[in-house]
Amino acid sequence: MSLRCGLIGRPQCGKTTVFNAVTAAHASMFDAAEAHRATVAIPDQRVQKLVDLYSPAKISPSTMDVVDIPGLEEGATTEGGRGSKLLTHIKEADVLIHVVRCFENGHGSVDAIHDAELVDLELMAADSQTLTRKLERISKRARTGDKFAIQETENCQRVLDRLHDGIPARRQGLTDAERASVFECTLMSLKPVLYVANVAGPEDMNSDAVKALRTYGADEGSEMVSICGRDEADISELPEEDRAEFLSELGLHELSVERLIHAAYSELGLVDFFTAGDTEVHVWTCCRGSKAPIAAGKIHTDMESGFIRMEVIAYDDLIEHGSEEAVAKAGKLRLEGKEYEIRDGDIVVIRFSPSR
Ligand SMILES: Nc1nc2c(ncn2[C@@H]2O[C@H](COP(=O)(O)OP(=O)(O)OP(=O)(O)O)[C@@H](O)[C@H]2O)c(=O)[nH]1
Ligand SMILES: [Mg+2]
Repeated sequence: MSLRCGLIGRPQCGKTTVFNAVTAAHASMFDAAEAHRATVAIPDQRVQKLVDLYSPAKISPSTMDVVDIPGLEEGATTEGGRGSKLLTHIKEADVLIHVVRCFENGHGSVDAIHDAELVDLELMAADSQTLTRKLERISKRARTGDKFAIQETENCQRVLDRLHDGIPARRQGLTDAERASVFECTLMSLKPVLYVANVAGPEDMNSDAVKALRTYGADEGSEMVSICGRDEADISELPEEDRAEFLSELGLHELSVERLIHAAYSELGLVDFFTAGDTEVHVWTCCRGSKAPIAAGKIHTDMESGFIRMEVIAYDDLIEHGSEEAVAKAGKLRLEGKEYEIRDGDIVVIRFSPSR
C-alpha cells in the first residue's frame, strides 16, 4: 500500500510546481481545476545494494501516491462550495503536504503563517460541518438517556467548540476518548501535516518566513522542509546523471522527494523493512515499534494470523558480511518471536502456518 500524500495550500503557492519537483510528472500549471496524481518509487539507496547482492528477477520499492489538490481558496469547503471532490482527496490522504508560499509574486507580500492559518480555517470549516452532522445524529439518542451517546456528544462538542475557537483538531491535544469519538469523522484538521516552505532560491532556504513556518510547525509537532520549487522542478526533468551537479549548485544533497520522504517517515513514525531473494527484493513499510506479526501482516494476512517466528538480518550486518551465510556464521542471524519490534532496515524471512 502506497503512502498517500495530498498537496494542499493557498492558490498560487506553488503546489503544482512542488508536485512536479517531487514526481517529475510535468503536470501543467494551467489546468488549475484538475487534481494531478502520480505514483513515485521512494528512493532508498539500500535497495540498490540488495539488488546487487541478490540479483532478483523483480524489484518492488515502496511507493508514494502524490495528489496535487487544487482550489483550497476561501469558502471552497463550505456547503455549496466546489469542495466535495476536493474534500475526498484530502480525506484519503495519510499525510497532508501543506505548501506555503515563501517567494514574492504578484499576489502580495510573503506572510507564511497567515497563509497557513487561512488553509487551516478551510479545513476547520469542513470539519465543523462534519462534527455538527454527527452531533445532530447522536444527540437524539443522547436525549433518550443512552450513556454512550451522551459521552460521544460531550466529546464531539468539546472538539467542535475548540474548532470554533480557531484551533485545528491536531493542535487540540485530544484525549484518547475524544479521539475515539471523532474517529469516524476523518477530520481534516486532525491529519498529520508536513509543511513545505516553497522558496525562490537557495539563499532563501532559511529566510525569516521559513524560520517562522518551522516554529509554527514545531508548535504542533509537524516537520517542515524548504524546497526551491521552481528550480527543483527543472532539475527533476534532467537526466538522472546530471541532477546531482545542479542540486549541489543549489547547495542541496538530496532531491526534494528524498527530503520530503524522510520528513514524512519521521512525522508518521514509519520504518521500512525488506524481504530479499533471487525472485524479488521487496520493500515493506510499517509503523515504528510494530510487533513482528503486525509487520508480517503487511506482506500477507496469513503471515500475521499464522505467525510462528521471524528470521532477521540487520541491513548493516548483511552489507558488512556480504551474504546471508556469512551473517549466520558470524552469529548475527536472529530468530525473533511475536514480541519483537521490527526495526528500520531489517531483512526478514517469516515462518508461519498457512490457514486452510
Ligand atoms: N520564484 C518562484 N516562483 C515559483 C516557485 N514555485 C512556483 N512559482 C510560481 O508561482 C506560480 C504558481 O505556481 P503553481 O505551481 O501553478 O501554483 P499552484 O499552487 O499549483 O497554483 P493553483 O493550482 O492555481 O492554486 C507560477 O507562476 C510559478 O512559476 C518558486 O519556488 N519560486
Ligand atoms: Mg496548481
